[in-house]
Amino acid sequence: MRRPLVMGNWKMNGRRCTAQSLLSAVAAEAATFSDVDVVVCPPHVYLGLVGDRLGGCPSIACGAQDVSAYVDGAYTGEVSAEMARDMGCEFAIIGHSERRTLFGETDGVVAQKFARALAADMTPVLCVGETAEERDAGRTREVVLRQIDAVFATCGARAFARAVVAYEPVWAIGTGRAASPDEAQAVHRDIRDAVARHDPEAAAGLRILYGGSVKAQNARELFARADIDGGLIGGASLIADDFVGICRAAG
Ligand code: G2H
Repeated sequence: MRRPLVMGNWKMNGRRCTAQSLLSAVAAEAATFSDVDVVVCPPHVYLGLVGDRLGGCPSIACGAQDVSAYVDGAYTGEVSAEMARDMGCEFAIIGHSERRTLFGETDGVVAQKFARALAADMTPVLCVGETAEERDAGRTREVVLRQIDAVFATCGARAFARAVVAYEPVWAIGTGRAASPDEAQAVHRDIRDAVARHDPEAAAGLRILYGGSVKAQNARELFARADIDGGLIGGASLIADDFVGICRAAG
């Protein structure tokens, strides 16, 4: 059995005071969603603050929204996987579509970041997903599997032995228009099958999250599908009641 996982991706939102109040509100309800792993991913500058707050709430872990493709050195503005791990991050979101489209991250760069996260003893959360144009052209499977294969090419056949995949159709991100449960399930199945071709054991235990306009109202139906093991939540993770509702729907 795969334990459900819900991750809140705060993106570039909030300030110290909002981070503190959001965490306090979620932590206060943590006892009500005990059958799910919960991770919050604040902006890098707030990792210390979040880590300190979570010290009193062991059931919620901390994750980074991104890590550098490099180790250490003259890379102004970058934050390495080792640094994020040093700040208490157990997870790292890798290759979010906003990184791919707004910051030009190629499949190769994403695979390198995935490798850095693994080397730093973190669990990489590989984001994959197609654009609206790719979907309309019937290319969803091809695009998603290409993104998965790039990681296998760099990290080897056991790449997903300790990893998470998040299927995030680009057209569903922040639009209020989530994929239907059937639609998401079909892609999740394709992802699991693709991983199984390299590593059946990893595929069976791989948690595949759905991301893209998940709300408390649609979460339960999505998470009920066989290959949807939780969610990567953006906008709704900034509202304590909504995020708690989604965590309960997964547990
Ligand atoms: C997708 C998701 C979180 P939202 O980016 O990763 O965002 O839930 O706002 O669509």
